[in-house]
Amino acid sequence: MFHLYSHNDLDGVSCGILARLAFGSKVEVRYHAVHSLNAQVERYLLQQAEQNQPENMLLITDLAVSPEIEARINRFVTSGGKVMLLDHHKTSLHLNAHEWGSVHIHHEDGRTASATSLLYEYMQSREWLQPSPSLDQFVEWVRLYDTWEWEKAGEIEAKRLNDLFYLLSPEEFETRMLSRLQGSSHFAFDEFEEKLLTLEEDKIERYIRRKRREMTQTFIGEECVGIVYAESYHSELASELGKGNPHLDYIAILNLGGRRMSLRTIHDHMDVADIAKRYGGGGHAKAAGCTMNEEVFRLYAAEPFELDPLPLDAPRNAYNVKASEHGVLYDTPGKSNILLYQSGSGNWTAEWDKEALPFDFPSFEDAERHIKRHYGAWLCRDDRYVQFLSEHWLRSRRRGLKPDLDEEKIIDDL
Ligand SMILES: [Mn+2]
Repeated sequence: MFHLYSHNDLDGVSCGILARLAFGSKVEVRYHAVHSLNAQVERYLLQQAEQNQPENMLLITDLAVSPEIEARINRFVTSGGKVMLLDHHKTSLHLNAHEWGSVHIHHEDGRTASATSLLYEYMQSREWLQPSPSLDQFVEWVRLYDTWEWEKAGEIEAKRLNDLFYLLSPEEFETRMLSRLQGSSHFAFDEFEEKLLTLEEDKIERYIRRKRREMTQTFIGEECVGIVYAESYHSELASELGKGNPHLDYIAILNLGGRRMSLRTIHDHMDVADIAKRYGGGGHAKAAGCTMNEEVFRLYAAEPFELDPLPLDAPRNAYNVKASEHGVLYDTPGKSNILLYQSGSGNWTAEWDKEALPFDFPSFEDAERHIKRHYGAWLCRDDRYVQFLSEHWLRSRRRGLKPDLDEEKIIDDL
């Protein structure tokens, strides 16, 4: 009998699916959150000590064990027990010191590893499982999603596989994937799943559209931050808000119910893990998080609470468009206008209510970034732009042109 204990996310559950394909009814699979694995392994080791069935094998995937359980597994293996732990997390690398530990961040061919792709390779090497085109595809989507490579690889189906995983219960996901992976020669979603995913995508789009209108902007320390309250779809939301507002250094998503703050950035010059660490959290350069302690609550929730949300750039302009050579007009919270235009030198300069501001920038993007960060500006609609230009034009006519009386006389003379 095989026993597989695995993580309860897509990568972990996909290990369970591979195990069921390989071992059929000869495997017992359990899924765990990071913190509940140790107790489960402890129970297993106690049971084995009582039952004495040396042919049993324990597989642990996508998770690591505590030092205490590590020592117990060592004793168990020394006395003839069978254990194999496969993982791809940096924090598990020390387990490679044991013959039962196999932790790899990369495959031998250089691809970044996931637990599922490592297990797939391992099962083939033991001849427990034959590769197939549908399995290759499924395992690759899981790997791309789990390693965050799907976006760079442009493989949206990998993300949709993860969406489907969270739309179904783990049992239903397992059942659906198992029948597909045993059968068809290539892996694809069926009609029901496509429908489900489309409904979900529509829902996410509406949610993000609403949240975009709720975001506020402020400086915290040196960084210009977009702040939004949200409980779901953090990745999708942060990616949309980040791309739509490249002038923001990062996006902070507050979940007051869960007392958590997620930090995301699209910029290479930013490391949000550093920011999360200031408040006792951690994570990766592009995605990190921390618990909402008193300081976080004060800086990110209480102090910016009175701020108005950031209005969106007018989306459907024909005339007032970014980088236009005729000048680009912005509104600001104080109802003043900022006009960006290219001066004779080719640099972009700004006028604040018809007064020149004391800076210029080599590119439109730099100029816009500055006025969005420091003036909270947004692109105004065409009708305001036309009104602004016509007032300007009239004023300059009234100031600048004198009637040519000589010319008038000539016409009278005719
Ligand atoms: Mn994983």
